[in-house]
Amino acid sequence: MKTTDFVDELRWRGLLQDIMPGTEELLKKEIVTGYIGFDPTADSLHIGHLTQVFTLLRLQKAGHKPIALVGGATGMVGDPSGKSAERNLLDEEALNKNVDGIKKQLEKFLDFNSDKNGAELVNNYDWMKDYSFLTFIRDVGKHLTVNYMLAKDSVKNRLETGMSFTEFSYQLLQAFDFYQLHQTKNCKLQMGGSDQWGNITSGTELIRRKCGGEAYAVTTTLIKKADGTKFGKTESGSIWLDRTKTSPYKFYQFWINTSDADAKNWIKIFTFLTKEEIDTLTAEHEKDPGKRILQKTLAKELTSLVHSEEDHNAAIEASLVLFNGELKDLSNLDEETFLEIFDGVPQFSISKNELESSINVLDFLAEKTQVLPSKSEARKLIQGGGISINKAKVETPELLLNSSFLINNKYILIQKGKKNYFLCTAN
Ligand code: 545
Repeated sequence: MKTTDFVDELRWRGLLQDIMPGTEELLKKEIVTGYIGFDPTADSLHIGHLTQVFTLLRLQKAGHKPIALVGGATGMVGDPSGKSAERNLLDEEALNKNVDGIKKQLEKFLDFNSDKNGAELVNNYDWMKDYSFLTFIRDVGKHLTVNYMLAKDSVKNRLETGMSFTEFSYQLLQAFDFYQLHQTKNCKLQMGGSDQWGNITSGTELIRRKCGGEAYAVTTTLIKKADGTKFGKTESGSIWLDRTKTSPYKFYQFWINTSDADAKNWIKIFTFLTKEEIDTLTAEHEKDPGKRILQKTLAKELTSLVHSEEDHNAAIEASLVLFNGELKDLSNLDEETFLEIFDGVPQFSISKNELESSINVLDFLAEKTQVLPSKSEARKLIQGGGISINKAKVETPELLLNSSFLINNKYILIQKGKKNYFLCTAN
């Protein structure tokens, strides 16, 4: 049943950050139960969290048993790891909504049905809700010293700016979760992003001190972009897995627009393709980078997995419209996709009234909109065949535009040369 070696796999994919001595040996010896926690800080995961969801899947594919933990309790407190300032507490209503959202997404990815190593989903609120403060500080707090807790980066980095006792105690809660899963489910491994190393090792320490048990840790690298900018963010914010926050089209576009340098790394991180498959694709990509084979593969694998194959196909079609589509393709799109395609394209508006009486194309290009700086420039371009309106080449500078030119009764699409689009909205 064991198909790959989990740690080796993380290694060749460039994902291995830190690993506790003995972890590899344990994973070679037995079927190991390992977990990763997700706090309900938002109602959806974004692509940054996908690495960890995939880590659970990779663990499972390697024959081990994954547990995804939703932090109904820890989410009430707030992890200071990687944060430079104290955070506001979330209210109960927001927390419940977030727990539901994240649970649903995790359920979608994990395979719960294998008899030997089916995944599990747990919520730490279940064992924390009735745990009294007194019992907790006697049974848990007594095993880790304040000195030990202060030495963690998450605390050290905040000694100057300050941190509440609430956030300071976070590592004890996460440590106790590991202990709890160790006792009840024989869970011996906790994984997470590199920011989680401190909290995870508080857990292995608690397990060792409280019951002398063995427990191990693996963290994965933070995903970086080759140009040094932040991964997973665009001008319009994070790339969410929830389709109402980031549409499948936008999601697809994010991967399609990956740089060559990033695509070479991310194909290893964000897909389950084998090393051989990836080597072949990379070699092919290198022969003709213009074909964007790696980007297309990333977009296909991820859009199909996170959304669906139909969503992937629809995204391809919508993207083609810009390059070789016809007017009828544009009129067929729903308004949301239509606007998404032209997201980032310079936009102008014009009043519908003005279009009732017709407008000469030169006035339209140089005065009603600022597609071109002057009418003479507009004339020159039109005569050189360089202007299209609604996908049709403008043949004469005498052309008159009126409301019959509106796509979906609202838009006029202007194209300068091959690639420069402008959108004019009539209000
Ligand atoms: C709670 C209780 C545990 C074990 C872990 C936790 C959560 C952990 C934490 N993790 C991060 C997180 O982000 C919000 C996700 C949902 C919107 O804060 N203390 O919950 C991230 N994690 C995935 C990776 C991470 C980490 O979910 O580990 O490194 C990001 O890549 O920041 O018993």
